[in-house]
Amino acid sequence: KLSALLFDVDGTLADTEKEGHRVAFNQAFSDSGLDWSWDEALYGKLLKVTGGKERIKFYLSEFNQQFSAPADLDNFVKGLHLAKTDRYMQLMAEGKIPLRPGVERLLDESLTAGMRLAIVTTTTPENVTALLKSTLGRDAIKWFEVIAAGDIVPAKKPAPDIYLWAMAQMKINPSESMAFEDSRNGLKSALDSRLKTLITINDYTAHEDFTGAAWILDQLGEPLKPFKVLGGRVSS
Ligand code: XBP
Ligand code: MG
Repeated sequence: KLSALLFDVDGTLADTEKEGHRVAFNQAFSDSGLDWSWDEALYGKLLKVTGGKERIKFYLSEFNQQFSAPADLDNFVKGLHLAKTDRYMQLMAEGKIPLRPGVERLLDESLTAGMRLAIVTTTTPENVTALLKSTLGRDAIKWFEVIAAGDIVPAKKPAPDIYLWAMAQMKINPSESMAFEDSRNGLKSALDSRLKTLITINDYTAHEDFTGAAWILDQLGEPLKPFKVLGGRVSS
């Protein structure tokens, strides 16, 4: 019996990447006197790697080899990423990013139905708090029994570790749970944890391979027309 819903954040609860994370990265670069600028197309390529610090390193190794990085690369990236988190939280506090359609209602009705909820994300924990607070109010963080986020496990998505960690905390099995994701990396992480997974696509992930997903939808809301089921297996 289904008793727990595990939610990815970025791209799933809200479209945070294009106007949130990407903008915050660029602001942090400029704050730090760097002339790097990640446009939407480049950012789409950088999303291949999850985790902000990991993404900056990926950028340097694949797209900016000319940059002469300081000897202590880890520390340099850490500092840059702290500045990015500050900027991101500021953007959230300004209420720049809404939840995706249907998300608030799904959370509300799930809680009313007695479901246990968790957040399972690669992003920094403070970012999750900032998004939930700005969209659902200060207490919304308490709706979630577990916040599995950031560096809590060393191997980020697509590794299954973060889902396995969250389920261990909740003492639940994959058979009683399901995951909500928006990307191939997230789907792989959930599937390798043996979770049934629902995908809602977005601009950055619509072209990805979602083999193995139980459902692939364009969104969770209620448009004038019924849901567009884009593929996958719809179970009864
Ligand atoms: C989210 C991410 C994160 C954010 C940045 O992936 O890839 O890296 O873009 O977050 P998912 P931080 O939705 O699969 O969890 O900069 O805080 O790491
Ligand atoms: Mg995501």
